[in-house]
Amino acid sequence: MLRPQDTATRETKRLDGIWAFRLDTDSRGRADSWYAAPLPDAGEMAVPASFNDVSADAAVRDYVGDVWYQRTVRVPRGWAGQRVVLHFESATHRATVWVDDHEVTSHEGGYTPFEADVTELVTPGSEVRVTACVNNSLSFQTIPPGVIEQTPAGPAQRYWHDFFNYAGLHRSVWLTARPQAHLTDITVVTDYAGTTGSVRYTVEADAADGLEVRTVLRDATGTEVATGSGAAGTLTVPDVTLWQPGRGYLYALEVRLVRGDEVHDSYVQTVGIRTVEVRGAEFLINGEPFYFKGFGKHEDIPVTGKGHDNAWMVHDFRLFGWIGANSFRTSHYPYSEDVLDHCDRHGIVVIDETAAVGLNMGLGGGIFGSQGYTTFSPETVNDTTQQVHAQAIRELVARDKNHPCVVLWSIANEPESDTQGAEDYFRPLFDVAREADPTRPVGFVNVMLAPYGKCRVSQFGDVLMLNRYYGWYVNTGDLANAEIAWRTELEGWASENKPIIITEYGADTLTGLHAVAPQPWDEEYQIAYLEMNHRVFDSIPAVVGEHVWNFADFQTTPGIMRVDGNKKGVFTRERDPKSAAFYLRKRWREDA
Ligand code: GCB
Repeated sequence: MLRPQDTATRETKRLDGIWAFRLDTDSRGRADSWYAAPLPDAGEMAVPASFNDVSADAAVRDYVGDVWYQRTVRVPRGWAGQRVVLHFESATHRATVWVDDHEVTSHEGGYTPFEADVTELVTPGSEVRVTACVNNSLSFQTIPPGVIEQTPAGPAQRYWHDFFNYAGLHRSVWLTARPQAHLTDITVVTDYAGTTGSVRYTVEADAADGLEVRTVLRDATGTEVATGSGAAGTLTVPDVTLWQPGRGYLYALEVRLVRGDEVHDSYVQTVGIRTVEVRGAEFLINGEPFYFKGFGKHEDIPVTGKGHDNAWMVHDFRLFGWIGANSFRTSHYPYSEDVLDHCDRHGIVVIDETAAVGLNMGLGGGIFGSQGYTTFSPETVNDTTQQVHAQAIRELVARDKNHPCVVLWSIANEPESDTQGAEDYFRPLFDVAREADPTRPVGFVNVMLAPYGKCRVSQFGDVLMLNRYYGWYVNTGDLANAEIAWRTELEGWASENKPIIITEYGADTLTGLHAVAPQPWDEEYQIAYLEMNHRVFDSIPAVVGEHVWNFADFQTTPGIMRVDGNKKGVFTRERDPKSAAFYLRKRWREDA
């Protein structure tokens, strides 16, 4: 699937703005055909946004079930003769969509795009009604999983990941026009030798009998540097400028479907020429050892929740520049495509993660403790879940495969990984990821409950990604013993001769709380905790990266260990720096 784009042959219309919106508390919407008329008793909702906090109503914030979005849109009159496509960048966690009275598509999974060709249902120049029924409930057969439990007060959604279950239309919705004969997919793989780059491409198209594929690669100044023809080929780039961390140089590959001089379709795919390789315990980008400095992040902002917002995105990455971060992980789900485009342009390195978080009944909301279920069993996380998970991996790779910023796939965060059930569940999923993308390393994020010597899943990964909270959840407030225990465990992992990225380490910190004798929750302890971790990392050469948990404070489910959310941010939720930000800036920036 190609992201909507305006080109010489394609046009787009974004459907962002105000939509009619309502909850479906009695699950009547489908039976009463709410899609077939103006949505009854509707309020208004902004798109893109999570609906939860926008409404200023606890019943909406905590609502579980179907919600309905609707708006009308006039199909541009110039689109006659084109294929008209309705494209959702995401609907969390699933949606069914109607155009007027016709159901056009359904999609499972809250963070990847889907679309429907609606040509036969629309008339250019006229209005149509677009209705989406979005559902946010989680079960053992969804990614991420959850369960709806029967409680004395009624059904209650429970889930085990440590972030609020924001839902709705989080990203743009588009109506687009493309030609009858059109490109459907482009894949690029890059390499270089000496000063010569190469771009291997494959192109897929629909209704393109008798048409030829032509390609033109242009550099950042728009100068043509290579041309090709055929649905697959390799372009040679003399005097290549590589895409590098911190320097996101991009070429533009224009792919055209032509007959003679007639151009039937055209699409522009950005290309960053770079290589990624794991060699022994090194992580190499363009043959050079790369050290990851940065954060686990969240898509989480006041009011908008997980809705994408360009101003907050640009600001977050300006703060990356300020603090000297070069990378982050899309913990714990695929982020907006605008984020990946931004990182391509700015040379920010990304570990790209699926929404497989919370597959561990030894953990709830980031905190250890049995959740009262067996993780892998026919009644809980089972074969169906595994298929949904496999599909989530395929959709992530299909969406993000051409982004040079993505250097590593993370197929899950902190699943149970010390049991036979875990081994059986994950082995095939690593194969799915490698089949979908043979060019990038694959890993998963290991939890402290499966320490060195106990984990049965890390054997399948190219890289070891570890989340550890020595000095926080264990050895709380005792950094001396935390340091000893942490170094001992890490030395064990280092003996496996794989690169180790510390994908989480952090301490909750209430901004403004200070002490001369550092204690958990104060700003001085956060710094002392980070310093302790850094002494450990710096003593172990196999450690090739440090991602502090978290970039910013974020919303979670309520809990006695959470005060208005998780406070492990180096910045507050409003992005004000805590003292640790100034400490990290000194560590990460050579000029600070
Ligand atoms: C973790 C999880 C993350 C939590 C974090 C915490 O291990 O991966 O989602 O937010 O711990 O703060 O407890």
